[in-house]
Amino acid sequence: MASKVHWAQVSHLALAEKGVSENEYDVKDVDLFAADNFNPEYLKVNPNGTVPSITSPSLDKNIIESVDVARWIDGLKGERTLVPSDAAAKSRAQAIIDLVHSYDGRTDTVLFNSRNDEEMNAKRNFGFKDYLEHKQFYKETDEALKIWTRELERLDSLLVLPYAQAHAMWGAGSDTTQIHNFDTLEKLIQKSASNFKFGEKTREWWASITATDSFKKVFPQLY
Ligand SMILES: N[C@@H](CCC(=O)N[C@@H](CS)C(=O)NCC(=O)O)C(=O)O
Repeated sequence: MASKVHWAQVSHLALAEKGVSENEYDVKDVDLFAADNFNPEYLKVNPNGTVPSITSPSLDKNIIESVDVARWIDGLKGERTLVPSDAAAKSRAQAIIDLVHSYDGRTDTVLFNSRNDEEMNAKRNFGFKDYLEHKQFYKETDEALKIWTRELERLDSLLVLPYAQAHAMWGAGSDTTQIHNFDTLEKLIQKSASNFKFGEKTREWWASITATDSFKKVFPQLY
């Protein structure tokens, strides 16, 4: 089960990387814009109310974390290729995965949080209205963005180019051209942390990963 949002797209990227064809699985969209992830039926599938999730007759338990989803897909066919086999690279990849899944490094900070009514209303008008009703994102946003810059700097220091040996993605929900040059996201963050700049390695990593066939297949709207 998936949805067209960043963590859910990890499943689609993994499927594309492994060459699993579209007739081998079903996709059920969980529309976060309509807060479908809080629907009791979906909460039975994934009590965290997050996407992605995988259900399969071959599973004793649903898989409800994107990293586990990607690893399960990795095991479906051929050699495992999504996790580096070299121990040092594997541990570095794990550090990146841990960072982007940590509370301080969470992408929700930029996607759903707001510093003020104006920003919140823009997000509501963008389509997140029903979803945002369920969340209390306001108060900590300014601080969360400052903390996020530290995590983004740490991310930059962890990246090993060209692909960082990880498969986690994030984006600003901005329009296609802006997402590739980082300016929108950088300006948004600078309202809380005026000196913040994206590191060179993060920019380079983004450029190389967005040039892959799998990325283009999963995110055709970015081109
Ligand atoms: N740790 C989870 C995070 C998933 C996650 O936060 N997904 C977002 C969409 S990109 C979500 O479902 N958010 C709904 C919510 O937190 O209410 C994973 O990696 O699967």
